[in-house]
Amino acid sequence: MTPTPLRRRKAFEALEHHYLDMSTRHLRELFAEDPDRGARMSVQVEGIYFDYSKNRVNDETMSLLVELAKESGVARRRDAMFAGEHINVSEDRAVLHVALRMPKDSSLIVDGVDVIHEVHSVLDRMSIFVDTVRSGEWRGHTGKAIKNIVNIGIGGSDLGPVMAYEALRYYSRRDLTFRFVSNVDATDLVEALHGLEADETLFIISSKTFGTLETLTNAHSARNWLVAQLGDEAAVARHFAAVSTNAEKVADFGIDTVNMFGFWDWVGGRYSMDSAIGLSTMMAIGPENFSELLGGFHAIDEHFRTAPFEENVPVLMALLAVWNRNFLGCQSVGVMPYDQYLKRLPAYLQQLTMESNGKHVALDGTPLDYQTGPIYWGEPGTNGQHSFYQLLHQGTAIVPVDLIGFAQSLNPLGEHHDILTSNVFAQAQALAFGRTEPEVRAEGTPEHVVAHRVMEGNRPTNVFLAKVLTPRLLGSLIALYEHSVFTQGTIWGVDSFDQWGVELGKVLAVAIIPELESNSDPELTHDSSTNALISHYRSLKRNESPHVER
Ligand code: G6Q
Repeated sequence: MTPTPLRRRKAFEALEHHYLDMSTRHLRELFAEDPDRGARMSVQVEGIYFDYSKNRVNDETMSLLVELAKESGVARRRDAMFAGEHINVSEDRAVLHVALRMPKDSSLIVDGVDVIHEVHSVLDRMSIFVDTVRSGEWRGHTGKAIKNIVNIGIGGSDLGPVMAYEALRYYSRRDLTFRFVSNVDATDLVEALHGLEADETLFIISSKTFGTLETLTNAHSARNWLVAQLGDEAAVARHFAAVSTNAEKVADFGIDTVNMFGFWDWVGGRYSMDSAIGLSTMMAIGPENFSELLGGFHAIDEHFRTAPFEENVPVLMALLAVWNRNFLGCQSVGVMPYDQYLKRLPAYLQQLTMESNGKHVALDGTPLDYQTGPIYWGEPGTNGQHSFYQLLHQGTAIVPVDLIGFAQSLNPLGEHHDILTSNVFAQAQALAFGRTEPEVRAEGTPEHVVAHRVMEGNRPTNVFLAKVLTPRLLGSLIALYEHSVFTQGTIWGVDSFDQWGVELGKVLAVAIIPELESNSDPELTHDSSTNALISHYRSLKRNESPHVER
């Protein structure tokens, strides 16, 4: 059933009307009128305290937003996802990352197959392989144990693994070295291999399709490096494993499919970190911690599936995101984890959110007459406070910010952690309440500086506060964002699981590669700018030595 277009939904019209009132309200007023607001506008799930009170909303806004979720068919579409229906319409696929973390004793039959059984048989094989490598039982070509793991993959086959490795480094085996190669820029691979002994190195080639140009180029170069170092083609079998849905291509590459771990077309790349794409994560933290990670995801899946919308954290996150995007007109969202281990979380969320909801047509292909996914970006706190937070506080754009903090540090040291966390609370305060002209004057500020020091405030934030970063907590946090993205996409009526927008550039690049490689001067038939750039590149490449002596 096609839902009514967003702008014609009753709740959306009511929200437009309601916004006329809310647009003039300041968070200072909303807090003053409602002393209980801070505690009331918060929900706890899986040890995560979610405070959304510093958004420009009141109870009426929230109840209209919940109505919008209901009218948009969020529950129906959510249930369709969990049932394995083909909700990814443009690719005609099921969307079942939730099946990747269902317990072993559960069952989910999709197209006549129990997918949970399949998921767990791959997880079991992964565990055995991981234990063999971590215990030193697995021997490389020269008989040495593996000390280095290099994951080669890009996009969804890189961002999850590298984010999870960094996030859970505290729980990782410190005597193993982990490196992640994604960019086709040879520097990425060359630097990753620097200092590694080939006979102690295991490459994990992570590619759902096993057809991605960057990954295959890096995989071939890694293979050449290994064979050159060890002087024997046969070494490949002991030093390469693959994660893919394409056994044929894996075998063509020369990787023994015994060392291949599969997944399924119903796992989207950006939703795949808890599939076999997480092999490097499991290698780092071990099967038990990996299972904890999956447990955290699953707990939030259950919360998303069963909690009433008013207390459903991912639904609330999504509703606030829609409010900020479609009513306040915010074009961008900052994600600031106040935890150094989460330094790659913003990059991970960038793909999750922007590749999912950066869409301009509805599920049926109709062009949209409203805004969809905003730009996500971020850096770990407190670093950003000494650079771009200026714009967050006093710029002309309103940028809602997610602030993520923990009560306990994994590396307690003197006062560090209280200093760090005081900044989470202080930033949320400053963004919400700012500093008024009378307050600035009362501080004895010279008159000509008063306007410069005034901070308007009224800038929305969400604060996520948990006890300590664990594998389970990480799984829960990521699942919250996954389901928030799903809910936003449902309200906007887009396909959050395709990514056609990244195709054109790939096709054009493939046409240009031979023109850059050619030694003759093939005729160029692009637009005049592209022709001139290619000609200039070719002449620079021919006439100048690229090698700089060090
Ligand atoms: C994610 C995207 C994309 C994909 C990469 C790698 O949702 O589809 O980022 O993960 O292009 O694809 P392969 O895993 O097939 O190499």
